[in-house]
Amino acid sequence: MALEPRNDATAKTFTGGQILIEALRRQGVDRVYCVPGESYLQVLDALHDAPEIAVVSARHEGAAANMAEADGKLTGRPGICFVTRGPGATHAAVGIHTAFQDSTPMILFIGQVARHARDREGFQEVNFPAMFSPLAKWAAEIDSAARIPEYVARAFRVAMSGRAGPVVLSLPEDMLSEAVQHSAYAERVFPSGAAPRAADIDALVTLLKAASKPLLVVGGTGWDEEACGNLSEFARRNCLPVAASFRRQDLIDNRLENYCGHFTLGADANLTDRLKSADLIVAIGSRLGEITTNGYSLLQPPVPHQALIHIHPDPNELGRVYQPRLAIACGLADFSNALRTVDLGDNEARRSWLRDARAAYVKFSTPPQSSAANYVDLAAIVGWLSDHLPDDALVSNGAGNYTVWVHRYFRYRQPRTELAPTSGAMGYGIPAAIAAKLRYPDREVVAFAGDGCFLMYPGELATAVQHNANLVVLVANNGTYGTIRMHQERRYPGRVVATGLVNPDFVALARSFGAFAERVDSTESFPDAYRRAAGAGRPALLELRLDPAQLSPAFRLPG
Ligand SMILES: Cc1ncc(C[n+]2csc(CCOP(=O)(O)OP(=O)(O)O)c2C)c(N)n1
Ligand SMILES: [Mg+2]
Repeated sequence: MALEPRNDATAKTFTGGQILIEALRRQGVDRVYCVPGESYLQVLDALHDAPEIAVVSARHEGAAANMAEADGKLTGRPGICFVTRGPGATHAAVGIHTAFQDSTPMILFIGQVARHARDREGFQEVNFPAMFSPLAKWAAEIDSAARIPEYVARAFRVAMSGRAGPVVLSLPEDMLSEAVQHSAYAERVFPSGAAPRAADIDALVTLLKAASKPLLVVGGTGWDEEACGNLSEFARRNCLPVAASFRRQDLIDNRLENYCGHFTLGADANLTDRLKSADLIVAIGSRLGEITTNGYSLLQPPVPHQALIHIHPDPNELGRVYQPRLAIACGLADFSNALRTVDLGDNEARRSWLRDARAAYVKFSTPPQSSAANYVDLAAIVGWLSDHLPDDALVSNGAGNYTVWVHRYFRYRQPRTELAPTSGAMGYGIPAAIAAKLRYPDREVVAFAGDGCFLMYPGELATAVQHNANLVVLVANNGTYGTIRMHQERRYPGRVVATGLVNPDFVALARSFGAFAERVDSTESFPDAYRRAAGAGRPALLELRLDPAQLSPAFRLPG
C-alpha cells in the first residue's frame, strides 16, 4: 500500500509510524532488520501493510545491527535497523560503531519514550543523540511526525555522502502515533559526488612518472564494480603494485598480477618493508588507519618520508594524520574514471618492482604443506576454499586469530565479497553472512567464526533457519580466546588468565536449531564435509578442530 500525499482538509490522516515506513519505501528500502519492541509498535503495524519490505527479526540487537551494516556494505545504500530504547539501543551500538569505523551507510531507528516522559529518566530512557554523538555521523530525535520525511531524506543523504557512515534517529513513541496530513516525501536520494580536478590528475601523473617504486594502497568504501574495474585496468596498464588496506582485499582481484598483499595484523614483512621503501604511496580511499599503518609506524606522522598522494571522498580525512604532497578530495567512482586514460609509459624499474612485490605476495599467501596430522590445518582449508568457491562467493568473519589465516590464504576476487569488520568486532561474521545470503540467495556464503566469536551470537542460527539463509558457518575451534592468549604469552609468558574456554558441543547446538552440522577432525575430510554442508538445503555449520597450540600461522605456544 503506497501512501499518497494528501493536501485537502478532508484527507485521511496517517500516523507517524505509517509516514516513516512510506518514507523508507520511497527510498527503495526492501528489507529491515530488527528486534521488536513495544516502543515502536506503530512502525511494526505499518510494516504489516508494506509487503514489499521484508522484516527480519533477529535474536539480539547486536546481530540485527550487524546484519543491517552488512547489507549497507553490500548495496552501498543504508542498511536499516529498528530496535527498542535502552536495552535494545545499547545492544545495537556495536553495529553503529562498526558502520562508523568501516564507513558503511546505515540507519538505526530507536523507539524512544513518549515526549511527555522525556528527561524524567522514564522507563529505558536514554538521550540517544548524546549517547550516539561520537559513534554516528549524525544522531537526532524526531519530534514531530510531520517532519519525518525531512529527517529520513537527510538521514539517507548523510549516511551515503562523502565518507559514508551510520545515522541514528530516535522516535518518541507518542510521535509515532501522532496523526498528520503529511505534505510531501522526498524522492529517492543518491549521494552527490565530486570529481577530481584536471590539475590534480596532471599532478598525480607527474609524480607517478617520476617514481620507480610506487605503491597503490586501496581502501575505504564508495567503490562500485565499475570503479574497481577502472582501478584494476589502470594498475595493469601501468605495471603498478596494489595493496589492500585492512580488510579491503576485495577491491581488486587478488589473482591479478598487480595485487601484492594486505596491510593487516600480522602483515607480510616483505610488504611492510615495501611500503617503507616505496618512493611514492598513492592511497586511494584508504584512511591509512592504525591497523593499515601498523600503529602509524610504517608511515611517520605528520609528514612521511615517502611522497604521499592521498585521495579520499571526505576532505576532513586528508591531512588528518598524514600531510600528503598531493591531496585530492573526490568520489572514488569519479577518481577511477579519470584514471581510464592515464598512461604512464613503460618503465623497467617499475616493472621489476612490481614483479618482486607480486612474487613475495604469492609466496606469502600459498598455504604451506600440511603438518598438523591430528588436527585440521586451517591454512589448507582456506586454500581449498579459495580454489573451489565460485568467484562471486561471499566470505565473512568476525575478530580473532583465525581471521589471519582467512585473510592470508583466501584470494578475494570480486568487489563486495569480503564482509570483515575493520572495527575488529567479534561476532560480526554470522549476522553479516545472514544478511549476505538474504541479499544474494543464489550465491555461496561462508562465515568464519572462532569458538569465542561464534558464541557472541549463536542464537542467530535460529534467524538463519527461520529465513532460509543457507549459509555455511565454519567454527575454528581452538578452545581459547586465542588472540588474547597469544598476546598474554608474548607479554606475560605462562600466566594464563581469562582466555581458556569450555565450549558447548557445537554440532549438537547447531542441530538443535535445525541446521546441518558436522565436526571435521582432519584436513582431508574437509572438502567432502564442505560439499555436504553447502548442499544441505539449510543453514550449516562445520566445527573445525584446530591445534590449540598453533595460535596463528606464525605463532605457536611453547612446549
Ligand atoms: C566484541 C569484542 N570483544 C572482545 C574483543 C577482544 N578480542 C579480540 S580477538 C578475541 C578472541 C577471539 O577468540 P576466538 O573467536 O576463539 O578466535 P581465536 O583468536 O581463538 O582464533 C578477543 C576476546 C573484540 N575484538 N571484540
Ligand atoms: Mg578460539
